[in-house]
Amino acid sequence: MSADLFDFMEPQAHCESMGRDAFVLRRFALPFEQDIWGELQQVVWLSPLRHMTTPGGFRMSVAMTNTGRLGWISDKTGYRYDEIDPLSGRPWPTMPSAFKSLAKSAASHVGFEGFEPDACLINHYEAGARLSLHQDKDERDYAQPIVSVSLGLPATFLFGGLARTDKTLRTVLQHGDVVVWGGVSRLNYHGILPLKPGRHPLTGECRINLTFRHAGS
Ligand code: MD6
Ligand code: FE
Repeated sequence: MSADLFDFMEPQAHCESMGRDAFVLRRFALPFEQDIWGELQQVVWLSPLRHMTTPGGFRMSVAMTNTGRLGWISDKTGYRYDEIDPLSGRPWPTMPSAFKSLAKSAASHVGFEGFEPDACLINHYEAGARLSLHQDKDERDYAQPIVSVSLGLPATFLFGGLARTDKTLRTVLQHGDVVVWGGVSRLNYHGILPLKPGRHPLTGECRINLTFRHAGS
């Protein structure tokens, strides 16, 4: 193999650890941004972003929708995955192949081979929107990792341990950053601090996060 070809194949993203089985791939999604952005417009046209209600009756500050066989929903009765979008009354839009291949490639980049996402939750943050500390535990099994793609405005991500009160690490997720975690970290608490106002050339005045999981059986 020539030196040139080898250089071309070197991963461009650089990988940081956030503890065991948790990684940030800086800028990993940049080469896919145009494809992802185009597909995203199709998805939100079919299943629009909406502010869901928490089981406690509060309106979430983050607007959400889904793509894939299963979609995550919250309402007064609780959190769950469903095949039907309650807003459109139809199945969630099919997961675009560009989404799936980005998620699978990020997972295998850090050693999680065979990731098969069947759910992609799309989070839309405007200035002030936040996601309080939570665990992702509505999936059927925890054997597969979670892959989370950040687009647009930067946000401060908190990453803690298995107890809500554990000390949290914080890192700023920038446009194109991809977080992958699984294994012993799969149920760690995490959250997003209130988004600061700003403008990004691709997304405008918002941050978009795509979170891929294997939710079903
Ligand atoms: C967000 N992310 O970045 C919210 N969950 O907007 C999450 O809640 C999340 O980034 C599980 C794994 C990775 C994540
Ligand atoms: Fe989460």
